[in-house]
Amino acid sequence: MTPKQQILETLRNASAPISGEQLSTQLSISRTMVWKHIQSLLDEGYDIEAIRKKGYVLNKLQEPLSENTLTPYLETETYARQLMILESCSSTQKVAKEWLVTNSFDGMLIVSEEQTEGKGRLNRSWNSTKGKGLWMSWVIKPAILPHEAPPITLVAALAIAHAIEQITTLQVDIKWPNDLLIDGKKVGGILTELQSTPEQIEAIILGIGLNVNHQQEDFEESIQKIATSLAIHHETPIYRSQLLAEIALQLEVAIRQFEKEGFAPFRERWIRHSPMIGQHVTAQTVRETIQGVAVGINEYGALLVETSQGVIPLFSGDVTLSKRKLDF
Ligand code: BTX
Repeated sequence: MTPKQQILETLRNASAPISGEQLSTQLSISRTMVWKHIQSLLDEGYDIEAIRKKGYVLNKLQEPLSENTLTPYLETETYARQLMILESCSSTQKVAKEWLVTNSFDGMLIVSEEQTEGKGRLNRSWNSTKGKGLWMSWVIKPAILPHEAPPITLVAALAIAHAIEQITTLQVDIKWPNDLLIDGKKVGGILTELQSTPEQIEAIILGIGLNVNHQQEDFEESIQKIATSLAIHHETPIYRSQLLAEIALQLEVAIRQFEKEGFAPFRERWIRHSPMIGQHVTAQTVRETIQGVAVGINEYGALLVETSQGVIPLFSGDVTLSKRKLDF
C-alpha cells in the first residue's frame, strides 16, 4: 500500500478525527507529505474535512466509487466480479457494447461517476449528474431463449426495488415497464438492450440509472418536477458502494431464479409493487394510443389493459395514469 492509500485506509476506519501529526508518525513521513497526499485525495473527489485542532475526517458517504469501497460489501458469485469504474463516459451502455466486441463475462459491471450522453429508451436522454447517482450497465448472459427475454426488465426492477428496501427504509414503486418511483416521482430507470441472433442471446446490456444522493436542485431544470432521489426521501445520505453491492446481489439472485423458473414466481410480487394495477391508464405504443384499466400482468411480462374491445396485452410502450375515468 502506498502512503496515500494508507492515509485513506486510516481515515476510513477512524471513528474520530485523525491529526496530521498522528498520520505522520504512523506512516513515518513528514507533515508536508501528509498534507500533499490529503490534497491529492481531495483532487480525486474524496470529501475530507480538516477540523481545526482535531484533524482530518473522511466523509464516507461522498466517497468516489472504487473497487476498494465496493469489494468489502460484495457477496455475489459472478456479478461485479469483473468491473470497470469510470470517472466519466458518454454512456455506460456504449462502453459495454465496445467492451463486448472483444470480451465476454456474465455479470460484468460498468459504472461511471458521470455520463455526458446518458440514454433513456427511444433515444431519450438520461440526466447523470457527477457523483450523485449510480449510472451502470450490466452485461449479462442468461441461459434463456431470445423470446423469453422481455420480462427481464421487470425482474431487474423488482431486484433493484428490493435492494433499496434492504439498505434504506424507503418503499419503491414500479411503473411498467421500466421506471422506479418514490411518491410518484422517478428515482430510477432501466434500459434493456439485447444482442441476439434469432436462436440465441449473445448478451443483454442492462442499463440502470438510479438517483441516489441528489438534492432537488442537482437535477436539470427540465426534470425538476418529475425526478427525485433516494436521499430526498431518506434522513441520511446513502453510501453508494453499499447500495451497489446490494443491487449486484439482488440482481444475481433474481436473474438466476428467472433463468430456472421464468417470470411466474415474480408476478405477484411485481403486482404488489405496482400502484398502477386497478387504475385507469393511457398507454402509448409506437402504433396507437390505448385507454383502459390496467388489470394485471401476464407470464411474458406484458401489461394487461382492459379496454372496450377486451383485454389487450401490452408488450412495449409508455403508460400514464388517466386523469379522468373512462366510460366503460
Ligand atoms: P426512459 O426513456 O423511461 O426515461 C427517460 C426520461 O426520464 C427522460 O426523457 C426525462 O424525462 C426523464 N429523466 C431523465 N433523466 C432523469 C433522471 N436522472 N431522473 C429522473 N428522470 C429522468 C429510462 O428511460 C432508462 C434510463 C436508463 C439510464 C441508464 S444510466 C446507465 C445506462 N447508461 C445509459 O446511457 N443509460 C442507462
